[in-house]
Amino acid sequence: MTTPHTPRGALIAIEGLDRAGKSTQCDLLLKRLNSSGIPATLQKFPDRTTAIGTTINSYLTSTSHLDDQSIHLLFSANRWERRDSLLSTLTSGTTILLDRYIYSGIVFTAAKPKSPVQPPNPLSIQWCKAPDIGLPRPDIIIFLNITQEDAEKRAGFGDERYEKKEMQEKVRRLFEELRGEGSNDKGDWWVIDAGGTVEEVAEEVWKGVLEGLRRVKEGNGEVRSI
Ligand code: 2DT
Ligand code: MG
Repeated sequence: MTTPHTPRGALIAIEGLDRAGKSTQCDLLLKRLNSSGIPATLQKFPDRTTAIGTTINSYLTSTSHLDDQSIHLLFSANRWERRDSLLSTLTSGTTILLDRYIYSGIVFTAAKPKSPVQPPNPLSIQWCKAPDIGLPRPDIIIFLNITQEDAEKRAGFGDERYEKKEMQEKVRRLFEELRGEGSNDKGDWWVIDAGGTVEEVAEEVWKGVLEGLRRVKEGNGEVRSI
């Protein structure tokens, strides 16, 4: 008799610019997965519910100030403090949806104006990625791509620190760079046009999820690392 084993869950990151519809799509997706008999849970980053998350929240709402490097490391620490729970959830067979992950972490910091210093630049993509090395790597990164034009048609920004047009434009370019040629995780990205209706986008997101699940099924059961 063979020992029954639970196949691991998939780690699915949802990324995109502000107003691309990430949170709406994550909620729909969670319902669809669960009603399809696929156990799934949602983990949002930053996770503002932890002690580190509280510090991040006061930074984002401009209640406190921190230098660019410190806040960057706190965003990363906020993922590390969830690492064990992410891994045990996956091992128990539950799929995890990540509403933002290390990719937002990299581009939002790298988009900040840099002080003129000698290389290595402390806000380069390479520097920004370093503290996340070793975290669980998503099986697929679903990127909700929205044009500047479509984003502008949607409800306006809130008043958090990064919700400004110039910042968003830099973030857009850096996401492109991250997804592009030369990126060693190029194959992990699943880019969809998020300019359509909620239902249209949800269908495309679902295709990405099925691809993520397929990759897990064909893999060796191990969770890869960043
Ligand atoms: P939400 O609006 O989704 O709560 O994000 N951010 C996010 C970073 O600068 N670094 C990170 O590591 C993460 C996960 C993106 C709040 C803002 O925080 C930014 C927008
Ligand atoms: Mg926001």
